[in-house]
Amino acid sequence: MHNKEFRRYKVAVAGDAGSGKTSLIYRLIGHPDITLVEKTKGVYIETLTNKNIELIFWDFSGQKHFREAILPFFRGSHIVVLVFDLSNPQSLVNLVKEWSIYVKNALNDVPCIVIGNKKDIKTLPDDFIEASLEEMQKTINVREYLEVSAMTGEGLEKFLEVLYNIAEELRSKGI
Ligand SMILES: Nc1nc2c(ncn2[C@@H]2O[C@H](COP(=O)(O)OP(=O)(O)OP(=O)(O)O)[C@@H](O)[C@H]2O)c(=O)[nH]1
Ligand SMILES: [Mg+2]
Repeated sequence: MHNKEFRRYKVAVAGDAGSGKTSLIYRLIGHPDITLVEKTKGVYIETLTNKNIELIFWDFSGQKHFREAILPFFRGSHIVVLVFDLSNPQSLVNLVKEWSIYVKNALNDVPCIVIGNKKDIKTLPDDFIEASLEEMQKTINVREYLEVSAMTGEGLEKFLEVLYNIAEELRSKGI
């Protein structure tokens, strides 16, 4: 039995194929080897529990092929994580032009964390990233922007901290 304080939150993880969404989840749950990750077919669900909060990650495929199939499953998410690849400008353009619109259409003012992944091979200039974040902020509630690497593990502790802080905030609002 869980005590009455126990909370479960649905965390949607979205963004272009190949940006590293599943690799990030693998690292968060302590999986040692991200080279084992395969392209996600539809959705991959994983949970992470810390004390009395359980995060249920819905890690969606970024492939166009699955787009229509996955979008209805955004519904009910408490937190959204949008991931792009810091070495791939198109992946950030698509967060602005596609993924943020899907989030806006499916969810009402949900807190979003934007993750620039693959910091180990970052090539995108900071001014391009800043302008894109500003543009996204017009559509969705970007709470935090973090640069991380699922390869080296850089930034992942901070990422977890931000996830649990937002979860605690939701709890304090009675959600
Ligand atoms: N250099 C580098 N490569 C990474 C990093 N994270 C993931 N990758 C690689 O990027 C590729 C795609 O990773 P996935 O985790 O499958 O990407 P995804 O976003 O889940 O892709 P879909 O499931 O198809 O939407 C894999 O070859 C990973 O090894 C990173 O931080 N740095
Ligand atoms: Mg995946």
